[in-house]
Amino acid sequence: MKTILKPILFSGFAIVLAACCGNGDKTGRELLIESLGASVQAGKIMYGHQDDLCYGHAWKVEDAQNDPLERSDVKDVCGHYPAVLGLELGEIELGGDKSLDGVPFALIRRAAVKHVERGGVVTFSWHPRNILTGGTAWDVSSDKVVASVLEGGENHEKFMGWLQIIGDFFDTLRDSGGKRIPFIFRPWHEHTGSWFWWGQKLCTTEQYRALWRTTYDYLAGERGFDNIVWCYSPNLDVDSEGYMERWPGDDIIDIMGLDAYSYNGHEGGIEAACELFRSKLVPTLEYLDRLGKEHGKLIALSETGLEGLTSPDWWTATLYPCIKDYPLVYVLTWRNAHDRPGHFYGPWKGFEYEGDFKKFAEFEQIVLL
Ligand code: BMA
Repeated sequence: MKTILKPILFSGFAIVLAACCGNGDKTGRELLIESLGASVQAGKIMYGHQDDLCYGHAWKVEDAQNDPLERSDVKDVCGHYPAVLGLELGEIELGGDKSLDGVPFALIRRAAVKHVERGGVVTFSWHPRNILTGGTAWDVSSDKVVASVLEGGENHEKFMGWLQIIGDFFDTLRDSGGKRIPFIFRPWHEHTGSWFWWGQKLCTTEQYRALWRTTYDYLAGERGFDNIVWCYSPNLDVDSEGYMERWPGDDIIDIMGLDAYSYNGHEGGIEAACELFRSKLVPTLEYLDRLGKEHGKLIALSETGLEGLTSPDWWTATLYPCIKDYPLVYVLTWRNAHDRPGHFYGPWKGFEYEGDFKKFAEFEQIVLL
């Protein structure tokens, strides 16, 4: 079933290796973009899962330093690792050794490197704390937070310290030859909603753009990370104008992402909820495809999923029909929390509808490792 995928994965692997070994004049960013583009050109969509190697439904890696990182809920179900591994950096800015989800950064580092060595693609998200109030990323009690981190703002210096911590972590992501591995970074996501301190109602367009530029200029410029592919990811429920309203710039962004979650609550039941999701997602992917072509960018469904997978055939009857006609580089479902039984978006062994994921994973178009 996966014969056609091998050459793609091998070419991707070769490209990633070339990036790691410094062959040629191209940067890791350029080589990873080429590799992702080759997958799209071949008509493939990579499947991704958040935190996949770190934990899953009712299990977690206990020994961050020595675990072989061979367990994966996705692999348990279909025999393959996801092609894309999402990892989360929230609370790294506080200087501690664990993320907001309790995952040791030592484990996150090892998982990222291991996944790239296996030929996969890594993407980082970041839910940083509210620097003004000390609350979480979801603390939207003040609309002055973004202003406060920008140049001239009271928290600018502290925020630059946070970026320094992120940069120091990125600098440790190296292959066995000591070369920085290429990866995707997707900060300041879902800003078209107003549930994070950098959201729509919490800052102006200029401030949001300046937040991106500050982040980019420091990491890509000052720190010289030419191995980062940058992803922008508004939330579903915007039209194409809303999507572009706060666009950080063609020179910064490489991937036009979209975060779009399938609904659970609906008076017509789960089928009506899935239908509503499909009816919103398809026209959004239609304009995303157009925007991607206009701007010469890759497109991705950077976060998706149905919490608790309450629809028996969500993968094959909701997700796949929506995505199959669009040149998405990847589709990533969110995490399977090990400590919250109903908080899962990916498959796991023993789940009653796991068979539907297996069918999805077997579609020729879908790439796993
Ligand atoms: C959210 C939830 C939270 C988690 C956060 C960052 O969507 O899964 O439990 O802390 O993502 O991973």
